[in-house]
Amino acid sequence: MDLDDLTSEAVYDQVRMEGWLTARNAGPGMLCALGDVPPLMRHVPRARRAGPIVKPLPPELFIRHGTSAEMRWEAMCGQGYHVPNDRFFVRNHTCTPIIDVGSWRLRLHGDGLAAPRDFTYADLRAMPSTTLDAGIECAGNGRALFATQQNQEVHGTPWRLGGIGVARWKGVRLAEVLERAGMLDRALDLLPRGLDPDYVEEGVNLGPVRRPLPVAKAIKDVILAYDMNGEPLPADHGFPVRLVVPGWSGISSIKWVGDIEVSARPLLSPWSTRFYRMFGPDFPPEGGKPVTSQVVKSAFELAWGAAFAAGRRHVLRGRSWSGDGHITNVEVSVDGGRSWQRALRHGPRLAPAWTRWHVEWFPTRLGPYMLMARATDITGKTQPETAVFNTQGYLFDAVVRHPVNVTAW
Ligand SMILES: Nc1nc2c(c(=O)[nH]1)N[C@H]1C(S)=C(S)[C@@H](COP(=O)(O)O)O[C@H]1N2
Ligand SMILES: [Mo]
Repeated sequence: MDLDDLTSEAVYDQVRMEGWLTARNAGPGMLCALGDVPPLMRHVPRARRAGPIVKPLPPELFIRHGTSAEMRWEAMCGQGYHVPNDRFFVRNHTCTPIIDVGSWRLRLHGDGLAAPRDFTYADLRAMPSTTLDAGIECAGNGRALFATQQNQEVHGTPWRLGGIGVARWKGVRLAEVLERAGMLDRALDLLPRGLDPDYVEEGVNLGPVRRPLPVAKAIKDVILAYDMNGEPLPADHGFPVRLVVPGWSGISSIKWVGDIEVSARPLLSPWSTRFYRMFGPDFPPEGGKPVTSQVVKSAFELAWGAAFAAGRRHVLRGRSWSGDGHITNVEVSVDGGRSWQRALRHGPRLAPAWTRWHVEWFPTRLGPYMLMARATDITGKTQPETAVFNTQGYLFDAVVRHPVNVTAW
């Protein structure tokens, strides 16, 4: 592992975590030098607060989970490469804020700049734009399968596999915004913050959703997106502007960005020290391996328990993806893993997005079946039989057993 390559989420997290642990062990006085967060500039009026999610969530498109909503995979059947905005999953820590774009400003501030600098929505729209096809996936996507498939109890939103979406994002390169703001050479870390209400966990206010990002990654390929699939960002997906951080777990792609601290010091937040780390019997008590790029996964574009007519030809469609590069191979089993056939890929297979595939199926026996799909990515990594247990249920990469039924017709 090249410890200088901070554009890698794994390296960045490891380096910052070691700094944090050293400071923590040196005594409490040292901690604020690393973790302290200046008061949030909430200069955006929250005129009207809707429910947790603004867009309609028809039950045929979504599974509700508290303040979040999971995409139903059967809703992707017959859709193109991108997930339409009306069915893209929503992961809210609290609720979607309604932001007045006229008074909204993106404020850059901190000791990594000569002076603070504000950008209006019109300023950003007037800058050179860039377009990016990228997936955003929640690190907990697949979490429910720890219980149903491995009999393990984990905490957090019980996503099945619909905590992912791929969209065409348009916006400005964060590198360009930082340059216009006059970022200094000493700038090291950024802390983008959302304008949604503070996140409170068990009575403790953890402040606005925020997760540090190294300057190295920010200037490499991060964008400040204002359009999603050709429309202005919908409220639930970050209007007026969100970050899209390709290849990193979903939490880095901060929505409703209000300000970005540009810091000459390393930064941390609860979203890098407490959440999105691997905890459990196999990991050290301070949290082991950070949740980094997403693991290899596959999903069928089918309802859970879908019905198929016996004695007919069917096409099973699905998608596979990996945070480490594009997908090179997908195999499908219709007999619970006894035999496998190679799926046919079609369309683009972009990283960090996904690859579409299909196989034909002609079932004759009536009754329940387990469909399975197993993908391999460019690094040679194949989905395993079991995922590594961790108490918060991150990174479920095991081959999923998808139940269906074959009925007479
Ligand atoms: N401000 C803010 N940004 C946020 C979040 C949030 O709750 N507040 N959730 C994060 C998480 S955990 C994920 S997985 C993605 C989800 O993006 P989406 O809701 O557009 O699908 O947004 C990230 N950005
Ligand atoms: Mo997430």
